[in-house]
Amino acid sequence: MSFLDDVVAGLSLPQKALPPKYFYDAAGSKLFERICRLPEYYLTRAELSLTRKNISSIGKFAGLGCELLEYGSGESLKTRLLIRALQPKAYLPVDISQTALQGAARRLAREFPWLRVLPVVADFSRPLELPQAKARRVAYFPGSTIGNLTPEEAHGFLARNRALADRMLVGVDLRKDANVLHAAYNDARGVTAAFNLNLLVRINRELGGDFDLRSFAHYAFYNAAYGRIEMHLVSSKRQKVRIGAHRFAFERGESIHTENSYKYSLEGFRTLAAQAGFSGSRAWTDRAGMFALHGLTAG
Ligand code: AVJ
Repeated sequence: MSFLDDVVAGLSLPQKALPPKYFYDAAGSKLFERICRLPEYYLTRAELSLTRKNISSIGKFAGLGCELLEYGSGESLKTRLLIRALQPKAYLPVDISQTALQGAARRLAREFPWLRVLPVVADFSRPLELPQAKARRVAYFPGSTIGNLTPEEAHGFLARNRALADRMLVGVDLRKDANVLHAAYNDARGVTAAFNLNLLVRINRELGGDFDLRSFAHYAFYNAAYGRIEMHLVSSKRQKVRIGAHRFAFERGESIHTENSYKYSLEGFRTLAAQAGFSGSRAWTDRAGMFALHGLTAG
């Protein structure tokens, strides 16, 4: 599926929707980095602080000299903490962006000259082809990116990983007060709004779209029944949008659903992991209890 195929399919649904993986072009990645530094967006800081605080027990759980598989390009500080603590035999970052992987791999090679970096260009929502494992494999999925998947998709992702890795480390945002969640996705500076709207900018530029950016607004709310933040782009008027040869009609107030960000209680995620075949699970949290890193064992 190309970007165009995904956009046409998504905008043809009764509830229009776009896959969140397309947020991350160069401009979107910059905006996401800004989100991570916002005072309201606690996730990145909470995960970094719990990783720092618990690095020795996380390291013991994962074991020295494993092969570390990471879903993500390997750009983050947490990755560096983990590499330093685990001294992995090989590091395999998995990302859809070849450019992001190359840049991150170059920086890591400079920082850790002893490290074997084997970048894998792939979409983690589908089965992966990996080089033969030469040591115990640990899969690291930080950042609560698993929250972008529905619980059914997350189950499938975890179950597929049982065949790839003996252990997993999964960063998961915890359920909490809806006001705290709301603020994190509706920041005062409007960076999250710009991040959401950038998807339309990207469609205009890459697919020849004519979205009028002034007539779509960022909308994010906590859907308590589903335990997820939903992000939408809401049309402020009745209008038609053209994308190449395709046309899409919007009613006033109609939205494009652009992202789900599921939140799990410790118990809720443990149950999901157990259903996917992981046992003996443990978890580390930050002092404020905002975020969890789950250690899962296949078996
Ligand atoms: C990168 C998917 C974890 O869901 O919090 C941040 C993306 N969206 N602000 C999240 C995001 C809006 C983020 N993840």
